[in-house]
Amino acid sequence: MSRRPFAAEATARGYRFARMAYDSALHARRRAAIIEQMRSQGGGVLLLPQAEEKLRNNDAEYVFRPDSDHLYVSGFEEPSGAAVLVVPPQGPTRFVLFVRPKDPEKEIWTGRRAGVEGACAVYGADDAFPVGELDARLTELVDGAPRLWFRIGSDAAWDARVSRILVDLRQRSRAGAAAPAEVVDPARLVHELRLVKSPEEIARLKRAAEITAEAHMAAMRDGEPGRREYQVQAEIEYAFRRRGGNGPGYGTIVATGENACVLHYRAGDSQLKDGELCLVDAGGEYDWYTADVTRTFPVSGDFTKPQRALYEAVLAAQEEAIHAVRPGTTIDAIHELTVRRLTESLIRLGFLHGSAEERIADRSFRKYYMHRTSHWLGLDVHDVGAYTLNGGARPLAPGMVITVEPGLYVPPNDTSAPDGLRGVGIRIEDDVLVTENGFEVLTAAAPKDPREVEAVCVR
Ligand SMILES: [Mn+2]
Repeated sequence: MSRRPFAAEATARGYRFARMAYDSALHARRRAAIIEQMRSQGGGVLLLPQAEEKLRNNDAEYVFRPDSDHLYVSGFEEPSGAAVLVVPPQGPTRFVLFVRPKDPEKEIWTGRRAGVEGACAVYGADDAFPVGELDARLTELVDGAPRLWFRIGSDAAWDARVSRILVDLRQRSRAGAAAPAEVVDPARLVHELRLVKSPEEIARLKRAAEITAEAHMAAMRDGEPGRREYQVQAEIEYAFRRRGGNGPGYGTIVATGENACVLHYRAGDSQLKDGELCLVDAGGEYDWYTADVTRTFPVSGDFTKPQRALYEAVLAAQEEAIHAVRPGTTIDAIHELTVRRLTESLIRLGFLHGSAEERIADRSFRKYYMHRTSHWLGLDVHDVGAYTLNGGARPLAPGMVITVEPGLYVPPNDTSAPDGLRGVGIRIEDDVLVTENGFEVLTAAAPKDPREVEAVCVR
């Protein structure tokens, strides 16, 4: 694959407003699929708010990240406003964008805006309005619709706005206005589509995976004795950005020694020490799709014998779990298999005693393995989509992407642990695409075989 296929494609097509790739046909296809479902349910209005810029401190803002649902439907990358699909039971549908209007004065400070003109000309909206007209225009759009698809509970200001619109329509019912009879969570419309990835999405996830594999190798090369966690973090995030990624798709974890036993530890200032393992959980985001990868490497460049035994136990469980990925199986089944294999290894290595059945039944394995094995992956690191279907675990289907991420974490004060393993945390995580016949590991370029890891960690 060429180095930056989507950026190059975007430039060739001459999109003036999109920072990265924007594919008008792709987004139009997504809207058509959603419209078809809305119509099959009697029609209505789908309202997807865009994220707002957020203050970090005083008047400085966080780097803006568009709302994933809005982005999926619109491809629009600017803050504020909303995307609306108006689908009457019969007749023509409308795609409406509310956007920040063009403002030459503000654009000098914060960059170019598509404006209402660009929302129509570039992003394919049938109508576009400035955000200042949201309340009045939305009330008109929702008036008479049988139902409103809107996610209550994500944003208090939006909940209040929707309430105001509903109250306004109810109060004007004698004058002929009609509030929707139902407010429905759009997760079933949008998240179910997001769960099954198209070839375009898989290509973006593969690019994110490539960038991420290079970042993990950079971390292994850099993470020698004396380094600080934040320095390894810098190597990783440099690799993401340098190769055209947006940056990290979630907070980068660099955890050396017993910091690895804190599951959501971030890169701190601990010094990497000879004889320790360093756990790195980091994923680059490319075109808004993120990878999610964990590797654990020896700071000295070589695993000690007990470290290697524990590492191989995690790796064997992970390999077996990955090979179990295929259409029809479930995340629950993959997790149960992983728990079984890790528990057997914990007994073999002397952490637990008795039989695997007993230690699974009394849940004592959870002292060393307390998290789940898999989650959906896509625009969001913990991506959307229902984990259950008809009251049971959901069967995997081609196009779904999951992580497989077993780990073992030995508490620092665990007196029952074998010598040399107290405070050791190991996790190995890959991103796995469900294919027609089985699976494809998207993140295979990041080394995990202990010999290959040691080869990258040459000191
Ligand atoms: Mn993960």
